[in-house]
Amino acid sequence: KLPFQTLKAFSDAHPKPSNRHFQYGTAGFRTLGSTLDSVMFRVGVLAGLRSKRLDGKTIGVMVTASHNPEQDNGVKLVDPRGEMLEASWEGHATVLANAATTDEFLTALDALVKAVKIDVSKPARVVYARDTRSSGPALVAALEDGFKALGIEARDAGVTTTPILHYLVKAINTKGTPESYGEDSEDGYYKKLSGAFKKLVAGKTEPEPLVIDCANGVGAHAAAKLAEYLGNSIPLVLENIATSTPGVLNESCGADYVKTTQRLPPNLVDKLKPGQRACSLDGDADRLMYYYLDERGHFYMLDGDKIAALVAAFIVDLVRLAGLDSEIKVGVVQTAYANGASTKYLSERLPVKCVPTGVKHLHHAAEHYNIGVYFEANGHGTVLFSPTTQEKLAKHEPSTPAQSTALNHLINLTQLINQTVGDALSDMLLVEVVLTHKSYSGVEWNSLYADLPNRLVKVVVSDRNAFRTEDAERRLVSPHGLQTRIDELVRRYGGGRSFVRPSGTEDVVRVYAEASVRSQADGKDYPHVIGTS
Ligand code: NG1
Ligand code: ZN
Repeated sequence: KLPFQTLKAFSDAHPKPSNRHFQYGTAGFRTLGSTLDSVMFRVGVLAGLRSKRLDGKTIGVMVTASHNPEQDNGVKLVDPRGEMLEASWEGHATVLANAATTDEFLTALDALVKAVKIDVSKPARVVYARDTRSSGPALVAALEDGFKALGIEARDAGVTTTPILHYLVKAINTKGTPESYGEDSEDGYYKKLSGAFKKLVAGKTEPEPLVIDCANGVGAHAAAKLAEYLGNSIPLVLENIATSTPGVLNESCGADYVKTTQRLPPNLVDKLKPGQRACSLDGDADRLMYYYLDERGHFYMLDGDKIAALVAAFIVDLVRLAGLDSEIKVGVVQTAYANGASTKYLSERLPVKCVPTGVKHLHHAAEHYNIGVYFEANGHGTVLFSPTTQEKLAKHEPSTPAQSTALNHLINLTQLINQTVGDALSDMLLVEVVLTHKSYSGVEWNSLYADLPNRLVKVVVSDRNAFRTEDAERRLVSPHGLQTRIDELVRRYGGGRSFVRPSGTEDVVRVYAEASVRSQADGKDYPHVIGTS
């Protein structure tokens, strides 16, 4: 029933490189852009099958390698509600991508259709976008061949951010229904966010200008358009916007550079006034890092954990002020990489859950709360309002003007926040709302709690699959005996915590350590221990 002739002709034009193994991991397929032609074509076909399986609902396809080097690229699928691809299909994607020949690919497609009972006569719809990488256009052409081969109705969203693509998927699939997520266009997204932001800061003092490091990526386009819609409600100063200069994407700038080096992008040194708020986006604008310099030029970083603390406390207050604290419970989701001081701060105020690394784990755990706040330390995160909570907010009758104000703020937050996925621009406006309401500068925000000194290093090992974990990746079950040795080391340090886990996106294991004193967190013992076991 599949159009095998057409599929064969197209597939022959996109042969799989024989020496490569591809894996659909936590960030989809991601590797050197020049090796991804066959993967793109096959993902195009797979997106169509996913859509047919879901009765013609629109599936999203995003071509990006986020914060990774410019020569990398990648692709991931977005499910109809704007969420990450369902986990069981990650395996199907990997199987299709690794079929050695066209014949094997067609056999694998046939097997998939039968295994998951796809009615191939159903329509297939996708919406797709890419970031600013120069390998993007050719890879998108391969993807489009996949769409043509299966006769998919495909909508090109052009060059845009990952969170905007997620927004579009949800907006398209809810169009004309009572759950409509907004106009299904990029302008619809800017209108929705800026409209909610203006309502939330109405009557407050206009904030000082905010500097945005756009990582020389697609966030520069989106931030510029968003700035037009925001008008003078918040002055934005855009830096690192060279999206067509080769070699500068994520290079000594962007959210990942700031988080991993714990430094200011060097080219911003002369551009920040003491105390001025600034933030960095990553290459596809789904991660956000805030920071500022003090009078002496000392750098202070406000990462995903600090954002979670700021936002969660604010929402808890609003729920209480609206008189809804007995009905609406707020909770936080973190990973093992959350700074111990943030976990302590948050646990004293609301329920906190720790889950394995990867947005899908955080997102699903956050769905179990009435309002779930989740952020990775690296700046990826969002806030989810459950459907029943949104209904409750819409129907609740406040009994005082103060309750009414708090209720309206909560409703506007549901519009400001991109609930499909972490979104640097939406999160940035959220942070700005809280800072404005609390009259906080970076200094007050930073002093919510003091970060424990920490180190995160990568270690190359011969086989990272030998490292298996439990307890949300906080303890190793293998290699045998290694956890005991880590425990012994950690016991020597006050407030010490350390864990080792295999990366899901790179061929390394990551070693994290924190302690109450910098020199102790920096202890050189850990890589040595791994290297010798
Ligand atoms: P891995 O490589 O599995 O540690 C990294 C990040 C995750 C997440 C994914 C997907 C750290 C320590 N890990 O995962 O948080 O963002 O990439 O991009 O930051
Ligand atoms: Zn990203």
